Amino acid sequence: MREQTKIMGVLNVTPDSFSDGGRYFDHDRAIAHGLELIDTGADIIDVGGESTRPGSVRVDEDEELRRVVPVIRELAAAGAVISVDTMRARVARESLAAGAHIINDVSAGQSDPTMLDLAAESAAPIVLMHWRGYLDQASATFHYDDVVAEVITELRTRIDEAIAVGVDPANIIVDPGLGFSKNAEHNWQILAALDEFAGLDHRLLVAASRKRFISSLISPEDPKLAEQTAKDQATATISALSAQAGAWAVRVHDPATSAIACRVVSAVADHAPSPARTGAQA
Ligand code: PMM
Repeated sequence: MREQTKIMGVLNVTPDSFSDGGRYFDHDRAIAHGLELIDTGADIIDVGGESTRPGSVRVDEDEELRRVVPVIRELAAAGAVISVDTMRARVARESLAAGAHIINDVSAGQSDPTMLDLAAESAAPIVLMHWRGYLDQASATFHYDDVVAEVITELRTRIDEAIAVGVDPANIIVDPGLGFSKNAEHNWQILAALDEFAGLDHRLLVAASRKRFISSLISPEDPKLAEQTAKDQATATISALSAQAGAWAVRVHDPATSAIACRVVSAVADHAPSPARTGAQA
């Protein structure tokens, strides 16, 4: 029986992630939302204190620590499996000490040169995402001749570097980085080639949830008008495709819709015809 694709619920402890514009964002609300993510189907909570969306400005390291560590401590104490979404080794280190299990570094060790060493010495699983630079920089390059081939080659370089500093290959999780220095066309091409990413010999994480290319599909004239429910339905469909390709996990804002999508794929996989039967039919 194939292991079911896990649901990683997004918990952004950032001012812009709260409907009041963030002026009153606080730890209690973040913890309550984390528990709600678990209740609605998340297996892992991805806690982040710094937005990496296009146009976002970097937050101060101490502020990032203040945002994430107390939330991680409380959720881990409640039994949650936590990943910490950070590009800083110090934040990752203190998060692991507070009970986090997984490091999720969207820069794959390129932002903080000590991140991969921390992954090696802590033996924590680490997500290595495909990344070509901060999204507030004009230098973040978007040109690809063959996006699938180039993203795979660049991910392989990051994997090799991680292994070279002592990261156990079994602890490496790869992520194509949808939306990071990639336009909608690039993202769809990557999704059409998920099998190739799943074939990299590492666990695969796919993070499409509510990203702009989904909004553009739903509401091409004005992506900002795309309804949240439609975005979550589209995300769940991508979760099903990811599960079908053998992804280890999908990172989503609405666990319920993606969890049922992954369960359906798993149920179908569990009922695949036996080789004897398909052979008999041939
Ligand atoms: N995307 C965002 C944040 N963290 N982590 C991984 N591994 N992969 C991603 O694609 C990714 C990430 C930005 O999305 P958000 O603002 O919805 O959290």
